[in-house]
Amino acid sequence: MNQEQTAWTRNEFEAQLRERGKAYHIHHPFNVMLNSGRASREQIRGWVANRFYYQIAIPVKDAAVMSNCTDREVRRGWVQRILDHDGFEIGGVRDEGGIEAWLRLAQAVGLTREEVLDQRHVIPALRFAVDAYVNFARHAPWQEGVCSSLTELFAPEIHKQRLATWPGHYPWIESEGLSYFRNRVSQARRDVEQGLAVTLDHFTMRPLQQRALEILQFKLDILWAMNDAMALKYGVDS
Ligand code: AHQ
Repeated sequence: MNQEQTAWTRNEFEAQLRERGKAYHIHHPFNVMLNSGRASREQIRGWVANRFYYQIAIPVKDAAVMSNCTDREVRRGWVQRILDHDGFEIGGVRDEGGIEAWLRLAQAVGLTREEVLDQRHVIPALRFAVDAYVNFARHAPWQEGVCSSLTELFAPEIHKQRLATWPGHYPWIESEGLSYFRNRVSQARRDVEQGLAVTLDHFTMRPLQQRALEILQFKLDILWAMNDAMALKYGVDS
């Protein structure tokens, strides 16, 4: 077989996936503006209100992956993602969940719960990008749905960057409002452990590995397009 057809080893394949981090939205001018302390209150409020639409889509996306997944072991791990976002009360243990935490972030930046919940600020192009993610998860084989979550390979860094920079740049945002990001650092790491293992196990032949890279690029483009929409509506200083 020629070089093009030889499958990458697991390590080479993982390195190929991680190399796509260059296109992660941590590098988008809108995100750079946010985390460099140059965002106005209006830009921060716009980001929080629009990203809420992504947050409430995640458990729906994860339920779509679950509904396609016939592997009980994978479902046992994947269901945790839905609980992380929707919250739960199981055997006396209660957790309000990430969506509730995001609503507290919204209030901390000066938005009302109502104006976030009714999605009045959600930009059409951002909605379309998020809906493309949910619809992909509904229709793609569940292993492709799993692979599309691997932008989270790069997520701990972006959450840590916010936690390291926002308190200094935006002292007017109550620290309590940042608890969503604190929780996501460890949750993203746990998500990636499962998502990466399933991806490395399933996409074994070279054409499948190429497909996995295309899926990751599709999801990177969704995150990038969301930032494009917010930059257009709220302005960005590049
Ligand atoms: O808060 C985020 C989150 O819960 C998830 C789930 C995961 C997925 O299933 O696609 N991706 C993701 C992400 C979250 N936050 C984003 C951010 O910048 O705050 C990063 C995003 C991701 O990297 O896909």
